[in-house]
Amino acid sequence: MTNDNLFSALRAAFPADLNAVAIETDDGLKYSWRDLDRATAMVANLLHSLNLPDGSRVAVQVEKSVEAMVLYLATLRAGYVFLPLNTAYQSAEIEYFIGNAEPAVVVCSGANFGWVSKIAFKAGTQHVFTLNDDRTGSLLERAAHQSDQHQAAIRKADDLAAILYTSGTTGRSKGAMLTHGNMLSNARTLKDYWGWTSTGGPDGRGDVLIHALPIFHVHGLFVAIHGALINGSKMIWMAKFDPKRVIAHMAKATVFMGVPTLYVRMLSEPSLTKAATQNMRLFIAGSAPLLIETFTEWQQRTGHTILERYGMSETAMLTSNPYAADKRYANQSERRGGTVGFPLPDVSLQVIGEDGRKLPVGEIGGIQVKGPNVFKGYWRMPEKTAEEFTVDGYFKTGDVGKVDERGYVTIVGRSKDLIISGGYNVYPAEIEGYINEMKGVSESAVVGVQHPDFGEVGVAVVIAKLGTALKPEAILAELKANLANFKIPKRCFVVAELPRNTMGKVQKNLLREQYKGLF
Ligand code: MCA
Ligand code: AMP
Repeated sequence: MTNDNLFSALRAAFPADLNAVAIETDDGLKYSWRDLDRATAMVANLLHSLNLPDGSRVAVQVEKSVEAMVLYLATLRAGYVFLPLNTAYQSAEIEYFIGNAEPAVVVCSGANFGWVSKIAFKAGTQHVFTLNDDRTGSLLERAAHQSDQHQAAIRKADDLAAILYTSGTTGRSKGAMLTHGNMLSNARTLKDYWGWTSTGGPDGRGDVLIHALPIFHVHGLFVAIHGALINGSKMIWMAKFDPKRVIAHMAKATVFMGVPTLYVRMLSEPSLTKAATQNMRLFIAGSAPLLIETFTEWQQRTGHTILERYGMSETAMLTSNPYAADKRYANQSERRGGTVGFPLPDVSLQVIGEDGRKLPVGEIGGIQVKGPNVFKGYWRMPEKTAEEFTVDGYFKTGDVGKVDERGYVTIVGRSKDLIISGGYNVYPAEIEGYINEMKGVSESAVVGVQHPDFGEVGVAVVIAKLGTALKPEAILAELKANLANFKIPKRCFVVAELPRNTMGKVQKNLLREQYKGLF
């Protein structure tokens, strides 16, 4: 029987020499491919021993560690559905995700066990384990008693592998359901498109990836981890991004992936030179727009041209600038700054006007996509899913862009009200909802404003109820007590009125204009 389990495909790509180093951590630990195989088997066996129903969700909010990655791979191996959660989320946010996804298993850090387990048990979760970034916790203690042999669960390409929560234009977060097939097709496409080489490659030099991103979103969890594993490539593993240390690791690495903020921060380091980057083959950026200044400055300082690509939680990667001239893909030799490149070989992309018409080359409209990487729908939200797809099966990304005569895609904006700050998504509607509930607040608007480090950050503009005095610091402090830290607006202003159009709708474009020079 064929098995479309993503883990099986990743496992099949492990090098023949299982004693070779698969992961080297920033603090000097080494994990062999055999270690990864055994550890994922033990954790998968632990999950199996719980007799969970098929399709059970395993929700995980833990600090980044190799063991956290092992837990992800073990969840795939055992055939369950992985649900990663940003470590910055606080109790109200976690309560929503756990209540909505109803995971059978929750894994959290020991420090958060008290409040997380309370939320989980209330939601009907049967098993709560702990996993700390120093390799302690009940998950590994229990897994230590399990066999290190495990046959990957049989899964079809269409079976769920992960749920990633992402917010929409309105309402609460939606769980994007990604299948084994979605992720495997994307991983295979990118392996080819980005020219990954394994040690058996033409120059005998295998790729080594510097992994410095968090592992609770698509970029760090899927693009980076799958990219290295499906190629049997070693990873240099950093629990936290540190520009100096990333630059130091480049001498023994070949590939780096980051959100634009990481590139901006490395550019401030005098140690970033041509010599420091000479061993590197490829720098990839995505998750947020890469400013042309960053693209150009990187080229001047290092001699390398950053390859920008574009994706979403719902779709994984959609477009990419080319790695190299490849005769299979006509005209695709140049990485062009300010563009996100071409639709990936198996992705169909169209630009649609407000009247629903397919737009010709050069015209700006809504980007819609179709392909084997596009998700199955939103968890338990069939109506929302139906709304986001066209009758002929294209997914409406909410991004606005155009395609030029050579086929390069440029993202020019978003129809969804979203701020992307340092690669994390912040939904103004969510923040405004919290502010509007505060005592003395009449109304608020949160807008994204350009920021030199995070690319874009939120600014809150608030109107007080008649006869009430509001303090911006108090508003921000109250938000901070309830929401993930990256969502907190960097500034808050209490004003007498908000600009409105004739329909009475707040004109956020005018607010963005007014505050654009703030940082
Ligand atoms: C941290 N802070 C932020 C952000 N990160 N504020 C706004 N935006 C942020 N992204 C604030 C914290 O609230 C805190 O403020 C202060 O900065 C220090 O926090 P710390 O955690 O120490 O910050 P850091 O370690 O310097 O983190 C910055 C970072 C991180 C390394 C850029 O944000 C990061 O790893 N970003 C990558 C996100 C990512 O992987 N996105 C991929 C999504 P205070 O002290 O006031 O509390 S996947 C995706 O988008 C798709 C599919 C795709 O295409 O890839
Ligand atoms: P998320 O689904 O939370 O991971 O965020 C996906 C969104 O990030 C996309 O819909 C885009 O708006 C944005 N995005 C990702 N990559 C890029 C990029 N290279 N340039 C501009 N926006 C991007």
